[in-house]
Amino acid sequence: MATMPADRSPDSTLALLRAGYRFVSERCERYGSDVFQTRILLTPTICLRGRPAAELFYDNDRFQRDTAMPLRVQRTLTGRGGVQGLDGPEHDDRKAMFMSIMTPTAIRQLGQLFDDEWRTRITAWEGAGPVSLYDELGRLLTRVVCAWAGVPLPTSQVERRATELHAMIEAPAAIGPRHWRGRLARYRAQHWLTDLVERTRVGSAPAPAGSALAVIAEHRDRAGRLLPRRIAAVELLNVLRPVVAVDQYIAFAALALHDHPAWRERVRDDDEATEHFVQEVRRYYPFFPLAAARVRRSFDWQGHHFPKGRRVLLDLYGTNHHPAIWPQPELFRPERFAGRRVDPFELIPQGGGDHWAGHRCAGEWLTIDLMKRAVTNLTAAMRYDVPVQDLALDLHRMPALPPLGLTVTNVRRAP
Ligand code: HEM
Ligand code: MYR
Repeated sequence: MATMPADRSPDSTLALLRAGYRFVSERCERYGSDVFQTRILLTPTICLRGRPAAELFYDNDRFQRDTAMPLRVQRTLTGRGGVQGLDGPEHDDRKAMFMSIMTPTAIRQLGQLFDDEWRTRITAWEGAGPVSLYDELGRLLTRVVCAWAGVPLPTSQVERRATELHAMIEAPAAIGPRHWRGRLARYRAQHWLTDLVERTRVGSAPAPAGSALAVIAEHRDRAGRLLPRRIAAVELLNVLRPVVAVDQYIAFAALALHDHPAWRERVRDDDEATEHFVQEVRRYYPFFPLAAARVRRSFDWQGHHFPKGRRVLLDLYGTNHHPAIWPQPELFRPERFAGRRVDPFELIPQGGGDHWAGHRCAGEWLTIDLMKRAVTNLTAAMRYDVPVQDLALDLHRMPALPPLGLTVTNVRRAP
């Protein structure tokens, strides 16, 4: 059996939080191996990156999700008791509930609401001073996703709920106030939605047929039971929060348009070029760094032993930047997707493998659709200036955001 390269330090949790997106790749490069062992949260942890590793990681016979996600992530980003931590038939049933929401018609409806709202907001931005795309789109997406999901949201509450949803996304890898804001936000948002699910069930807050609220509030498991209302709230948040998180990808797309202005022309009226551009934004920019699982039963792989119960982290960012998959991975080149079949284990910003059978992101198509619409809105529906500001990405910060959330000025409607 080969010896797995191992970090020497007794614990690398702080090193991971400090190094951020490059933590796994830095060590893989140092050890000359895409597998190594370290200690995170005081327990032995195996880190992996690359295509063969992704294929291994998404093998349900070898890995489970139960108890895999660190508590600090569950208490902020994902919640407890939701689909992310389920395995086997229970996972498949819950995942089917999510996938039933993601029909082509529903994705188009969300997209149309998004475009309509964007066009309306241009008028407000025209008269305003500097506009932070991240903040503006956070509110815009909060309004749009609630309308789409059947969740009532008075205008007076938009700011508050957008702030809560952002706080949950910002918190999982933070220490101090940023983390605690996320925990408080989750507590409040779950309270709000637990109450709404209850009112939907008793008929005092009826949900439009087919909406995420209706599907989740009325979902019955294989034994015919409704979800406990707290779990239903966690799952409803698993729709609202990540749709709002798409604002970060949109800010990254705007950043890419700024850094590669030739693409502004290339994406205009060209659906294929827009698709390649969006795929490259998802590959290139850092967002969800790592996926976590536990070894279900001991096995050997590539000469290394994986003992039962060991926590394993798959480096999503590092796989999207792996030189064996992506020539010159540190260059932003949308044309790399021209004529390329997108492999389920190579481009994995939202997880790999199969959407139904595994834990791959339920909202991936919806994300791509919103990003394509955003690119079209940024290039064809409006004009704006990008004033001098610090646009450097900080790969040490998870999630990485352009400072100031990318500010634009002098917004005007396209002629
Ligand atoms: C799971 C990323 C948007 C719903 C995931 C996973 C990642 C991810 C990395 C976990 C994969 C794994 O555990 O193996 C992202 C990113 C997004 C995004 C970067 C961009 C903003 C969305 C959207 C929705 C969504 C828009 C729904 C409307 C989910 C759900 C899961 C999930 C329900 C759990 C799937 C499961 O455990 O089976 N996402 N996601 N995500 N995502 Fe997303
Ligand atoms: C979502 O809301 O589910 C989608 C996007 C969230 C990205 C958050 C990135 C946070 C980084 C820390 C996570 C550590 C996971 C082991």
